[in-house]
Amino acid sequence: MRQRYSFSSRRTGIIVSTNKHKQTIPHIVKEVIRISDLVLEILDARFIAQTRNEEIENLITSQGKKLVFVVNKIDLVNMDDLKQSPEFKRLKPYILFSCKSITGVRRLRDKIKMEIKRLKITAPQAHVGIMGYPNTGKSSLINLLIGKKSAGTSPQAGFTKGMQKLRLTKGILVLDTPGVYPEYEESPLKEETAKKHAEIGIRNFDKVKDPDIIVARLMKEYPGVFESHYAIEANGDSEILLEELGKKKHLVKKGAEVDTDRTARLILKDWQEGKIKSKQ
Ligand SMILES: Nc1nc2c(ncn2[C@@H]2O[C@H](COP(=O)(O)OP(=O)(O)OP(=O)(O)O)[C@@H](O)[C@H]2O)c(=O)[nH]1
Ligand SMILES: [Mg+2]
Repeated sequence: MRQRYSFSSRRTGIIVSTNKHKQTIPHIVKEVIRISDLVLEILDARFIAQTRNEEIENLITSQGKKLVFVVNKIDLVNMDDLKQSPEFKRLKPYILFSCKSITGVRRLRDKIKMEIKRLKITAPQAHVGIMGYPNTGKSSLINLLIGKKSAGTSPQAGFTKGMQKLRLTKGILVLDTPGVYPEYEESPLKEETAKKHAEIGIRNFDKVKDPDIIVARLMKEYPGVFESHYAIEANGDSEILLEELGKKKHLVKKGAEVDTDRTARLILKDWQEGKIKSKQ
């Protein structure tokens, strides 16, 4: 399927269409792929399939560029479950990483150096492109790699705007890029897309439309997980969970009615901050 792409902007909440000239992939992404000798695709360990971007992967490999998967945020998953999942088994080669528990930094640095050496680049500088969906931790990972806070990071998806070149070693430059996702995911009006973006943290809990519907969808997808996190017996019924949790947290409107919107956003906040584990 042909895909077009757009950047999301966490700062402004505006979606900037980069599709003015019927480009299928934004210029900046193509440019980074063109410049790069090696590309790292940063995936969220909780959502490997959802954060892979096939068209970009194809563009990378069709240009003969080496692609390495980096499975970030492994602090948020159970390692045994991760290693057994079919979507994980498909990744080759991969590096496990966590910016939070600082895991995989040396391994990734060594991998980059090894691949660059193997490519026998004659130019004075080798380039490593960092790509991935918004909010997967690209900028955080770069800061760890280069050992200083040079790339701006934020819990809000769409933070990085342009390309940023940072030095890893004397001969290796790392290129940070804005998070990118296929344009068919652009419309937040589609319930499926809205759910996916709330689930993987591209759309922040405070910006999500109909948070109660999203919570209901997530409860269906992850049976028992939310009830067990909040210790509330709801039988898979999101209305019961919202009602009981709202009372517990005193999230009420005038007249003591539970504020389901705020309660649902609280659940999405906990989810997006990784407090609710998809496997308890
Ligand atoms: N738990 C956990 N959180 C992480 C990890 N890596 C990054 N984060 C968090 O994820 C959020 C996004 O991190 P960024 O580094 O800004 O992500 P990005 O991919 O550069 O995002 P964009 O520039 O918006 O595309 C921040 O709140 C980080 O603290 C990780 O390994 N574990
Ligand atoms: Mg960034």
